[in-house]
Amino acid sequence: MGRFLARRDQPSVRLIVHGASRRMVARQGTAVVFLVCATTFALTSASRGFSAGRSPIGSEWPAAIASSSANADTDGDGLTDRFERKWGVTDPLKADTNGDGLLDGAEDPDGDGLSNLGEQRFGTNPSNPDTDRDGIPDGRDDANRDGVADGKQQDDRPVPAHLRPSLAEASSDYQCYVPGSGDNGACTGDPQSDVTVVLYGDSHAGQWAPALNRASAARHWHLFIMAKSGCPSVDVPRSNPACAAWRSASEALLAAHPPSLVVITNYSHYMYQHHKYSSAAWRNGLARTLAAMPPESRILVLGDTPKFARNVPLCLRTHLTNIAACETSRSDAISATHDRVEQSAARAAGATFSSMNAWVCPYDPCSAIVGDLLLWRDNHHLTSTYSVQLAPALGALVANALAAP
Ligand SMILES: [Ca+2]
Ligand SMILES: [Ca+2]
Ligand SMILES: [Ca+2]
Ligand SMILES: [Ca+2]
Repeated sequence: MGRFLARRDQPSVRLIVHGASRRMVARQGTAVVFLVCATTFALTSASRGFSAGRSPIGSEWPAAIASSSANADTDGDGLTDRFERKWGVTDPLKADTNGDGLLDGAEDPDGDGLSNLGEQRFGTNPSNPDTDRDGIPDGRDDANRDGVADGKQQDDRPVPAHLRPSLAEASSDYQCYVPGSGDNGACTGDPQSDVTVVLYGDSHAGQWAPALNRASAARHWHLFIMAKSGCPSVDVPRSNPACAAWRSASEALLAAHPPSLVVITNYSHYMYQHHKYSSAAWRNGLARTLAAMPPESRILVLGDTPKFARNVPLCLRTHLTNIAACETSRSDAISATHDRVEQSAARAAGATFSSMNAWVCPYDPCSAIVGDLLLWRDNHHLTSTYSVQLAPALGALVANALAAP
């Protein structure tokens, strides 16, 4: 907060990208909103930088790859050199071929519900959604005929030996934002930049601070973290009076020093007086928060991330041979209704709505571990390790929102 105030004498903090106001976006924004939604939600191969059914990868392999042993995995993405060579969808020398942060093993370029790792395991074609042509997508086939679809068993594998962070370290794997304490002042992106990005919300905003800090440093944005555990930036009643005071102070600061972009994101499962907020209450609260934002600033509303049935690292300690035992189905972990509510409020206010769930929950059930990376430090907060990993994807969403007309 102090660092934000320090910009009081710097008029450049009012930088308005392309000179357009958010109200102009509201008038012109329908096509923009649809465009952003398409790029965010369509999990097609094209939108993820893959080309299903056609090899984007060269056929001239370096000698080491061409002759590597059957189970060698040179780039460490979980896919053998042989599998990557055979199908040509991913590069055996790159763990993240399309550079979005999601490792090749967890990508699902043909959209059949089976990750590349699952395709490798079940011997199916990663660029053909129905390899055996029986009219059933590969993810819903049941290769071992045990009554459970292959997609639900793709993470039936042991916890990797070199898991990062380790299960013991998971609960303290955070950076930039310290749970319960807030911004620790360590993450400012590029503090020399006049393009200012504010991350505004509760601990679910805080969990993105490591990714946004990495993206901000790379793309030259000055990052400010305005986050408080247990306090949504959405204007809904909370029993903790400190929340309303924090929100008022935050919004006064934003009004005095309008940033280029405000990223609003929050936990979606708050209870108030023993009940979850109704859709109408959340929509109206978000609308009030959006109305309180500076008209000069672009706004990105980022949908909430999954909530698991159990504390993921604690569960994995007792299920070391089967990651899937600690996963939660996508429909239970993510509320499509909540996303629609936030999208509708954002659209009405001329703000952008996006979601990172294609990278956080790349297939169903939602992942606990991708490659050697542990995603969760409890049952609904990302590890800092995985947050940083997704800097390319989050950076692209934020850049889109900054470039909105
Ligand atoms: Ca590999
Ligand atoms: Ca990727
Ligand atoms: Ca697939
Ligand atoms: Ca099939």
